[in-house]
Amino acid sequence: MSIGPENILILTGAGISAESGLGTFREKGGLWEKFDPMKLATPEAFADDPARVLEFYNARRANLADAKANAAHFALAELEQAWMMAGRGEFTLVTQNIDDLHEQAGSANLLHMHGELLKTRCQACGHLYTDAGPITHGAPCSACGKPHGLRPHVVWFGEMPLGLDQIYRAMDRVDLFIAIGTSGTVYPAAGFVQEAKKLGAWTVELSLEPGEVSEIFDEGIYGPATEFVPEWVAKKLA
Ligand code: BV8
Repeated sequence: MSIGPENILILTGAGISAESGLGTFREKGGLWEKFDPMKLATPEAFADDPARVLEFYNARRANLADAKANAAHFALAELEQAWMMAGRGEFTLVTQNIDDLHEQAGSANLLHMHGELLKTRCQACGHLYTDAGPITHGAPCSACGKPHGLRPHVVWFGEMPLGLDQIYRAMDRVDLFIAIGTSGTVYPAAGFVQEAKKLGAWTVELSLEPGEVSEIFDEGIYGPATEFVPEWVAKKLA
């Protein structure tokens, strides 16, 4: 008898981009020595010292310029392609990352729930545009001309994540939930596994080491994403 559809929902975090040279939030070294995201990635910090917050994001934009998608990103794009071609079920990729490495690898049905580093938003008129260059504090918006309104289109602590209704709709029908390269520290993303489990999905954590909600997962695969994600995808497609 043919197996029914299997709807997959994947959540990725900074760990999937670690081997592309983009630092994670927890490891010491690099950008995180100087900047504490918990203190800088907030609307209060931006209101209080916009130039310093923009320096933090401009540095990350520069960092992203020569980062390349790695084997784990490509494996997920391949899985999506194969799953859709074979009509095996729904495929939703939700990322907490604000980098563009999933796009570089060809992922299509992708949702940046914490925004995108390469997008700039005007707080005055809401104009959104892609801009790999630095955001100059006080620069006028190219749409409404107002100065001082430009910010990175990212979700700060205390701000509403993007696409939650779409995510929870996909979650309603999920059969397999896998979290890749995330420490499970930030909510509501860290609560997705609980949600998926409640809805009867099989849940897998794939990361370098167990995260903060690892005991909720049905299965744990621990090691570098560039090795274990392609391996997991190959098994899925076998
Ligand atoms: C919100 C964008 C209201 C900016 C980010 C309970 C319920 C709801 C909210 C809260 C709650 N408790 C607390 C809150 C508030 C807060 C929160 O969660 N605080 C934490 C500190 C406790 N949440 C919020 O404010 C969120 N908004 O709650 O609005 C609301 C509530 C409910 C419903 C609707 C609305 C908004 C949070 C978004 C903040 N913005 N990013 C920017 O990037 O600058 S968060 C940022 O940090 C990332 O996006 C990510 O989410 C998080 C870091 O997590 P990870 O991606 O997991 O990265 P990390 O470094 O931690 O871990 C890396 C992992 O990779 C590790 O496990 C490591 O082992 C692994 N790894 C390393 N190398 C490899 C690897 N794995 C594989 N291979 C490798 N080579």
